[in-house]
Amino acid sequence: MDFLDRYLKLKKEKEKKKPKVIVVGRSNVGKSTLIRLLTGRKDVRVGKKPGVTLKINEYDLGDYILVDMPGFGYMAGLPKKVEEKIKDDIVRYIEENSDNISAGILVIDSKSFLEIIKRWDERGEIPIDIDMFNLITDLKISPIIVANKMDKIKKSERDKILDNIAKAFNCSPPWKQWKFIVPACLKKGDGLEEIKKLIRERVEAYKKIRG
Ligand SMILES: Nc1nc2c(ncn2[C@@H]2O[C@H](COP(=O)(O)OP(=O)(O)O)[C@@H](O)[C@H]2O)c(=O)[nH]1
Ligand SMILES: [Mg+2]
Repeated sequence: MDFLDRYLKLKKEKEKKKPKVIVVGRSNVGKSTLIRLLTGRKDVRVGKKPGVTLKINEYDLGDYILVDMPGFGYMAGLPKKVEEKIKDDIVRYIEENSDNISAGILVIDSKSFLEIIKRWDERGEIPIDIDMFNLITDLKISPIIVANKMDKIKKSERDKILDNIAKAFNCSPPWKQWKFIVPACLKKGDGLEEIKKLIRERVEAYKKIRG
């Protein structure tokens, strides 16, 4: 096999790659809980602090590959430098794989999200969640925002908070018009069916385009 043959073979293999669905978010928002529900794997650790090493886990779920990313942003006990490296690694992974990523799931803690956003805004900085969302959409990756931990929010405040969350992502209210915003309580499995439906739609759309 000469160089050109090898190149074409590799290229073909790359193009045939299964679509990836990535899960990103701060630590403790419920990413592992979601991964566990989607994979059915009990060995996905929930509620544990990850080690300082960046570990990206890929799970082959047949139709697509689910990618579990380490949490970004502040984490108690984690040096600032490591925090920054994790973010850089996540950004690089998304950029390098963008052609194969059919959906980007951003999980947020609906209860603390707006406070965190406010704090960052006051400092004149772009919150990492917003940064990640913009990166995902700039790369033409279809977003899914999982507004998790809705059990911590009063029923009477639900729509107001979801509208404000939508606004933070530059999506004008009412939040309901944005099909990719899914309120959830993953601890109880609420919202899972909607998330699965959105993933299915995006994986199918990807297959239609990429064959
Ligand atoms: N109240 C509440 N807690 C949740 C929910 N989903 C996950 N958790 C809890 O949040 C903590 C962090 O979850 P985990 O999945 O490990 O988050 P990760 O750090 O983003 O992977 C765990 O104690 C979970 O049980 C939810 O919908 N509501
Ligand atoms: Mg986790």
